[in-house]
Formats: sequence, structure tokens, C-alpha cells
Amino acid sequence: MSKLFFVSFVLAVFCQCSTSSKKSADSEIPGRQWWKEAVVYQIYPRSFKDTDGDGVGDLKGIIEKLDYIKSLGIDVVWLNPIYGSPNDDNGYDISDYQDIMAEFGNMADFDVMLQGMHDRGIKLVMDLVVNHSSDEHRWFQESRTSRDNAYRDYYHWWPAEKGKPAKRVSFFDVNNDAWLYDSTTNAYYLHYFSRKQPDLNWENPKLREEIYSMMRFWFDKGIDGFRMDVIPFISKDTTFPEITPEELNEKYHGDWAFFYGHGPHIHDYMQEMNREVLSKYDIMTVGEGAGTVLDDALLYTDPDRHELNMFYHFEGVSIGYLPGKFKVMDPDGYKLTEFKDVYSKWDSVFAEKGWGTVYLGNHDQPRMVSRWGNDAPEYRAPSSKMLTTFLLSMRATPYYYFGDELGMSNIKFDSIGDYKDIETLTHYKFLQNTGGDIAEFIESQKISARDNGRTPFQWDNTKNAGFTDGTPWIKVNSNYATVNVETEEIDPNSCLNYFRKMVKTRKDNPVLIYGKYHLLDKDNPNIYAYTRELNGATLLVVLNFTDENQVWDLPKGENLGGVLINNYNDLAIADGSFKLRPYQAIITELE
Ligand code: TEU
Repeated sequence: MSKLFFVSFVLAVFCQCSTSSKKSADSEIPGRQWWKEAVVYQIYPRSFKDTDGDGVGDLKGIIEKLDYIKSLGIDVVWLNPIYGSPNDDNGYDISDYQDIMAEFGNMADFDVMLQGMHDRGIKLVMDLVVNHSSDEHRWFQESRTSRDNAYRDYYHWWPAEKGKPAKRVSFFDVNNDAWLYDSTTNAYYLHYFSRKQPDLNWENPKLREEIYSMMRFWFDKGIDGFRMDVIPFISKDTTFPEITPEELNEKYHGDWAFFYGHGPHIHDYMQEMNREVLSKYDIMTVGEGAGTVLDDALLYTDPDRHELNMFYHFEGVSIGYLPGKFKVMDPDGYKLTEFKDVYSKWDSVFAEKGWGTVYLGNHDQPRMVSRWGNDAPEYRAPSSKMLTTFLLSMRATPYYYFGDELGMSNIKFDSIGDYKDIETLTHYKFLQNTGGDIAEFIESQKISARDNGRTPFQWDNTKNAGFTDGTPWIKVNSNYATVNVETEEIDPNSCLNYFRKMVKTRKDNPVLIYGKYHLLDKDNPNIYAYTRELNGATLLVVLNFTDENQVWDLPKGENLGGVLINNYNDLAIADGSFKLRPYQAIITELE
């Protein structure tokens, strides 16, 4: 930028206070639903707050922190699985769907927690994990005893006398093999995930009825919805045909998840579940759209099809990894143009029907600031706030991951010994067994490993970040000395207080929820800019995704109105251009 241009800047100073745009009257918005207007806050209970000193978070810990959760302004809590489980995959291996995991507490604690949320106007969404159960579930224990057991057909068995079953890959197996031989009945059973997560057989109507009755049990207790784990995977062609590598490449992008996500009866099951259970309650549903593509979006979410309210795609979180490698980042990072393209495409698919979701972090992802922003000390806070601005200004229900409101970042373990996650541990063993590149793997996991998002929540700067008096089940990030609730509460410029402001800004401005999204300056590799427009009110969102100052020209003929939010205390505008600081994010009115 020329010196001349620099000096010609007029520095306009705006406070970070948010105003609301006047023009969009709520009554004029068609298709309103509470779950479209909700901000969902995801809590990984294992790492939230421990009250009994065993180093594992618990339901009493959530109860203790309900006022904190309320203070964020969020509407819905999504809890990862809290059911009976031997924890091979941290609760995604369920041994009793109608009980509470002993480490987390008991059903009385659950009832108090649910009531406490409802008393505060917060809704609770639970995790529904029904593609598989634990091998310690009573059904599987029965199923494996004999070929004529009443529960045999609750799972997928392949009799060994028919030879080896056709190849299926597992995501969490040291051999990547989804079939495991069981000598008791001389048969193989199917497990897309770990050996301790056998896949349930949805072809069996008795199994489906068991699941529906379990869902009714939780709805009758008063929960407000389900997030449905790998729900597209539940339907399988139970003849288990061979899939050739060519077929996998041509039809399924060379990725088994896309094959698993396109079973023959998936929409029959979704519609049956809706008819039998979901339609009878005022609840919300969101499917984890593993293995789905853009064309599937409306099949699941078009209200006329009576399936789900929302589902979330994986296209966004897959950007920037090298093809053919397991979650290894491109050394050049990700391309913002690709990022914009993906989120714009997933906005447009819901332009007329259905409704989207947006997320940058969850328990399967690294911390959003490390993956999508910049966790260097000087940029951690501004880039966290910038990403928060993005998530809460899109036309989609935001799913916001606990700890991101503090700007928590990746722990970046140096040693495999620090990891707890079955995904990392099995992949490491697989590489060891097959002579893979271990050093590359350890380095790449510092960016992409799931455990980065699972470290304990940082409450204060006392021992273990105030998470536990015992030994935490996984190490605490050492940056807890400064990145924690207590410190951020009293700092008006903290990530925490910015998150609260941004939630309020979204609530105060229905245009940020329902307004039409329009991408600007599509090819700009540094700036993500878009407008949101509803009933004559237009807001402009401008996000600097780089660690450098950027100049961005206002669209011709547009006049700026008030600034709703800004992640810096000042904003430079001159001669029709913004001069944005590193990771600066602003939302202004356009008049
Ligand atoms: O994740 C499903 C899924 O697709 C994962 O394999 C995901 O792609 C991977 O974690 C990314 O690294 C769900 C749950 O969210 C996950 O925690 C479980 O481990 C998995 O299902 C099995 O239940």
C-alpha cells in the first residue's frame, strides 16, 4: 500500500457495542422456527467440569455451571453421549441406552440437570448413536452366543463357511478391516468403527422398534432433540456385495464414507423414525451427515419429506488436507477462496427449502482457532473473534463448541503417549504395522487430532485450570494461565465477552438469522465479505482471514450505516475503503 494512501486514512473510532438494525420486523418473516433461531452450544461432558475428583467431568459439574452456560446467551445445549458405556470411543460405544455412564453420575443427576436447563430457558439435545452399539450391550452379548439367538439379527453377521466377506473398511481398526471373525459362532461381524462398536442391523424391524421406544423414553423425560451420530450409515445392502476400487472411485469419490452414507433404505428409515417418533414431539433434529454430498441436503431436510430438521456436512472441515493422506494439512494451508465456495454452496442449497448448519469445531475436530485462524499469541484472540463473527453471521444454525468462546487452542502433543483417542491410537498402530511415516503422522496430529478439542475446559488459573482436583483424564493446555473464564470475565475485550456480544447481535438482528446471503468479491484470497438482507435491512460482514493489514473497497454506490460489531476498538475507513487490521471482523449496516 502506498504511503500516500496510508496518510489519507481517516481513523473512525467505533466502540464494540452492538446496535440492532431497525428495518426487519419479526412478523414479516416466513418459516420461523425456534431451532432456526437457536445458537447451539456443544458440551463435551468428559472435559467440562469434574466435581468428584476422578479427573473426568460429570453431570454435577454441568449443574454447577448452568449459570455460566446461561450467561453466554445460547439457547440449546448439545451433550455428547452420557449413556452407559465402557468408553472405547468416549461414550460413542453404548452398552445401555437408558442409563447414565457411572463416571458422569446417575439418572437423578440427569433429571436435576435437565430441570436446571429448562428453568433457565435452555433446551437440551442429546446424542443418538444408533449405527452401532457397544459390544458390551446386552443385545450383542446375546447375539454372539449362537446363530439362532433371538438377538442374532440385531447385528450384521457373515457365516465363515461362505468364505471371507467382501471388503469393508473400518475407521478405528488397527488393520482398517471392518469385519472381525468371532470363533463362538464361526462368523464375522461388521464394525465400521472400533471392534467394540458392532453395527446394528436396521433391516430388522424389531431392532428399529427398540430404537424408537428408547427415543420415546428420552423425549418423554423432556429432552428437546437429538443429534444423530453417523445417521446416513445405518442402511446397508445386507447382501454385502464386492465394491471394486474403480466403483469406489467413480461413485463414491474413492472414499468409503460416501459408500456407507448411501445405503438403499436410508430415507425409508428416516421417514419411519419421523412418523413413529419425531413427529409426535416439539423437538429439533440434526443428523451428522457423514458421507453425504450436496445432493443429499434436501433429501434429509426438505420439510415436505418428513425426515430431519437439519444435518451437517463435512465438506467445510475437510478443506486444506492433502488428498490420499490421513488428515495431513497442505503445508500452504487452506485456500480462503475454497472455504468461501463451500460455505456459499451450502447456503444456496437451502435458499428455498430446508435449513443449514454451520460449525468450525466439535469433539471430532481440532480447535477452531488452530485450524482456521491463528493460535500464535498475538493473533489468537483476534482470529478467534473473527471466526466467531463468521459462525454467528451465516444463514444456518450455528453449532458452537465449548471452549471456543475462550479462544482455546490445540494442545499439540509431541508424544503418542499423551493421546487418548482411539482414532489416533489405532491409526498410529496401523502405520507402525505397515511401515508408514510415523514422524509425519505425529506432526500432522498436532493440527488435526480430535484430542486437541477434548482437553479440559479452562475455568481459572488454579491447578488443572479449575477443571478437577484430581488427575485430569487428558492433559490440560498450558495456556490456561491466561486463557480461562475467570480472567476473561473481567476483560471487556476478551474472546468470552466478544462471543456474548456476537450472540446478542445475532439475536437482535433477525436479518443475521433469516436474511438472504450474498457473497461479495468471490476471488479475493484474503477477505471473506458478504451481505445479509431481509425486508429492506442489509448488513455487511467483512472478515480479514490473514495476519496482515488488508484494504478492502466498499461495494460501489453503497453507504455505510452503523457498526454492529467490530473485534477491534477502532476501524479505519477512507476513500471508500476499509483498512482492516489482522483478522479484523466487522458487521455494519448498509443504508
Ligand atoms: O463421527 C463420525 C465420523 O464420521 C468420524 O469418523 C469422523 O469423521 C472422525 O471422527 C473425524 O476424525 C461420529 C462421532 O462424532 C465420533 O466422535 C465417533 O467416534 C464416531 O461417530 C463413532 O460413533
